Amino acid sequence: MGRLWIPVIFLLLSSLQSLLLLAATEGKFFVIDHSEEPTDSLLFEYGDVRKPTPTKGLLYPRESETREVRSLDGMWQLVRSDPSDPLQGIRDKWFMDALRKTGREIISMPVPASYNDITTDSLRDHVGTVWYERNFFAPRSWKTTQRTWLRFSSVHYSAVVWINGKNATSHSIGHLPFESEISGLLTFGGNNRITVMCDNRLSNRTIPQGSVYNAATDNGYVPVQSYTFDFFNYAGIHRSVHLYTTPLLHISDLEVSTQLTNEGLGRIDYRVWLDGSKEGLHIQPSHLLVQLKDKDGHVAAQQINKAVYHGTLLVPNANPWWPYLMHSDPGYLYNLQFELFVASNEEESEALQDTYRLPVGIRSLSWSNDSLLLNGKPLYLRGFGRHEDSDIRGKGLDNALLARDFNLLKWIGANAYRTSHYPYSEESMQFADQHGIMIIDECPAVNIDIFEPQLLEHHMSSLEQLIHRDRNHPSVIAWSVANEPRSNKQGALKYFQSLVNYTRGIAHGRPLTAAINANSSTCHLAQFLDIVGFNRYNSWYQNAGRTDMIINLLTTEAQSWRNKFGKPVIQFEYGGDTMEGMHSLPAFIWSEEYQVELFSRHFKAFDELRGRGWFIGEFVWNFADFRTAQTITRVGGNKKGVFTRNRQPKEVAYILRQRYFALAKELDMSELPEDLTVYISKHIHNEL
Ligand code: GCB
Repeated sequence: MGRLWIPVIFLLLSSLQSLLLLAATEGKFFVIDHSEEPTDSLLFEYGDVRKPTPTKGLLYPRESETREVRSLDGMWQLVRSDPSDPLQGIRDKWFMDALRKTGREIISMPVPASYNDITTDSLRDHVGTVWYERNFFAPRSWKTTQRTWLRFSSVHYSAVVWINGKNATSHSIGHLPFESEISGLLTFGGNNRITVMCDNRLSNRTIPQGSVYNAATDNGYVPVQSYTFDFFNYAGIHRSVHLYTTPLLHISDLEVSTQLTNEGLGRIDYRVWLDGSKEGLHIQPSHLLVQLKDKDGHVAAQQINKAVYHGTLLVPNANPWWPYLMHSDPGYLYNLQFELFVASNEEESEALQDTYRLPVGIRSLSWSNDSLLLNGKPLYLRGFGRHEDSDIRGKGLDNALLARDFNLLKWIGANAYRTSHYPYSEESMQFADQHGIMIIDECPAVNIDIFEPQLLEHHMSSLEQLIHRDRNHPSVIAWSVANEPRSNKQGALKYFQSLVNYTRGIAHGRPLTAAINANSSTCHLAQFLDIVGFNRYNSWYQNAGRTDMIINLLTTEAQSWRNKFGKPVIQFEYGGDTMEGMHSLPAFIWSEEYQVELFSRHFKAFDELRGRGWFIGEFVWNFADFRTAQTITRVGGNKKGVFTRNRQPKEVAYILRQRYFALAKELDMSELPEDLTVYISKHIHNEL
């Protein structure tokens, strides 16, 4: 009888978790709600769904003469909760004292990094909560004249944060930043403790979805996380943690949008938000000095703006932002400097209160039923679906990897990628701006399946946070609202109608797209989009081994999307798993030769489609091999990379490079690199 009762008791306990969490905490914690929601068979009235409140604190922390930024990256300490009792630490108030006092094993844990691949034990597959902690010093000088903010660039999936035992903030949905003012919680001129509880559990209501079930093991029942998406559910403090200071009244948010006329006149429209502490609210803003500085620091346009909250700058002979290989100086960025002045008592002068500098690229983006245009020029996107993924670090931000990836993107001649299947780091977005790589910016809604109002609320919130975070990046050319949702299901129609309606209202001058794997005849989502993107694995998941079955199927499918929706069409995923070093002549699936053959047949189909006037891009799946959950279809992970997981080229990389540069030459008159082909003989000429 004992065995039978275990799962029942477990279920009862887990349904009590939310209540316990509330009961165990005084104050204003959020409830991590993991209760399973039934069925998608009901059609909900989506009008009742609450729209997300616009988020705050999404400006990247930057130093200036009025602000300090301190990194809290480095070695933290971690303890894990018992997977069958993830909220014990809340009940027992682990946040009130040093984690070592819990008596649990202390693990040294680097931040940023996923915690999964650091240790040698079961932490890799841990389900539930882990607790992070570190100490830091807050200088005395910050106490009175500054406000101090704590900012996390990403914790996956949800987090609750305490400073010196007091609740500071909480957040859910991974891959997105959040922050809170902690001035009132700090000991200035002394030591402070920060504690973070991180929960990796996914449910029917999280973005993305997953479910936790209890599996009978040799050691009794244990919770197991399951999910349908094809990448490892890495968790932890994935990106940097910053402390930063602002003046009592400061610039808290900025929004810019740019236009470029044919005559080379640039136009920058901006909006400014100010935030004041209690003391700061008495300070009267007098004006903004806005200066646009070029790369050499020369002022290209400026304005004294008494309206403070919004304005327009005109930039004669603007240097436009162009994508890589579309111009000899791609990724041109200006520095847009905002200086807030306030009335000062001293001789009625005005004093500088706050300075924030934002990199800005001046460009126009527009689209029609046939094309997507940048600075009036139709784009043909040649790129990748990618992942933030690497050995040991998992999804942890790693600047060396980031720099290597951008070198490879440029080496191979790509001009775009999709942030499949979640928002990528802010540092990578800045890199993309600087290098002229165009981004299809995707929210974390991968494989969503069970459509219900709470999911929609979280989905809208993920888009609000993503767009809010990334709207000022010139590299962002479209928002992707989902990857492979089950968009043929009945519930998808109203769900996506509501989602897209909402997103359109905040899209900030970008078209909406999605990566769809339903068919054009059954998909309920595509009709709402500006660009129809589809994922299809011809010669892999269907007709494996038959590279002679690509061109007809692919061109017919692309045409069917076009016929039905009359919008520009793009292929967001194609490819096949390839074991590096595995060779077979003639080609056989999983060999390097097969990947080459499969790609080459796709190229032919793409060229045919390009001629039809509405096919606007080809994206390989995937840039590099990456880690997945353990399944019998994956050998050490997904091997569809053009590069290996440690970023070395497979044979296909050289072929893809020739294609991407050939397209750049044909479409954008770009130069070919000298090492694109190797010398063979004087009778065999480089035809590119
Ligand atoms: C897809 C998914 C992607 C997978 C890929 C594959 O359609 O969008 O996440 O990794 O297929 O390799 O199966």
